[in-house]
Amino acid sequence: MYVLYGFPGSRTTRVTWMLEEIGADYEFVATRPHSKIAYSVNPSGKLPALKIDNETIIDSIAICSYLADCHPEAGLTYSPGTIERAQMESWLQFAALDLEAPLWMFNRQTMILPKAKRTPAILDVCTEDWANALKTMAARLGDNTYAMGARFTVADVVLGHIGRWAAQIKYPIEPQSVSSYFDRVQRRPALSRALERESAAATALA
Ligand SMILES: N[C@@H](CCC(=O)N[C@@H](CS)C(=O)NCC(=O)O)C(=O)O
Repeated sequence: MYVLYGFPGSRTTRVTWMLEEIGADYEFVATRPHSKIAYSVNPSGKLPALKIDNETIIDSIAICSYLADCHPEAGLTYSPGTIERAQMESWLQFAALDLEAPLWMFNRQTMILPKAKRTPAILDVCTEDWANALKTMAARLGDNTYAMGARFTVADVVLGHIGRWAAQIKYPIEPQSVSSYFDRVQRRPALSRALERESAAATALA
C-alpha cells in the first residue's frame, strides 16, 4: 500500500489526484511542511513524499510519473524510449520549469515569505514569464483535448493542478484555449475524489 505524506491543497494534490486516477489503495498522512513527520520522509522538510514499503520518493512530478509507470493499465503514460514518452516528459518539464517556477515565485513573494524577505521588483518578471509560458502552452496544445492529444496522461494531472493553483491565487489565465483546457482536465472525477480525501485528512491538522 502507498503512504502519501502531504499538506492538503498544496503540490500534494497532484499526487492524490494521480492515486485516484489509478484507483490505488493509499493512506494519507496529513502534515505540514517542516513538521517532524515531514523531515522524517524528506531531508528538506518539503512535501509531498510517497512511501512504498521501506522506500520513499520525493518531488511530486517524480512521484506522479512513478505511479503512472507502475500502473500501465490506467493508460496515463507511454513506454520509455518512445517518441510519445519523450513528448510527455517534455510537457512535464515545461510544467515544472516554465509554468510552475514563475507561479511559485509569485506565490512565495506575495503570500509566503515574511515581508522583510520580499523583493517586489521580481513580481513583474514572474507575471511576464507566466504569461509567455501560457502563450507557448496554447501553441503547443493547439486544438488538442489533452496535452498529448486525445489521451489523458500524467502530464494533464500536473498541468491541471498548476492551473488550479493559478486560479486559486487569482493569477491571470489567458488565452481562453488554455483556460478551457484547465477547466476540462479539472472536471475529472478523480480530482473531486482527491479533494474530498484531502479535506477529510485536513481535519487531522486542525
Ligand atoms: N519539487 C518539490 C517541491 C515541494 C514543495 O516545495 N512543497 C511545498 C508545499 S507545496 C513545501 O513543502 N514548501 C515548504 C518550503 O518551501 O520550505 C515537489 O514538487 O514536490
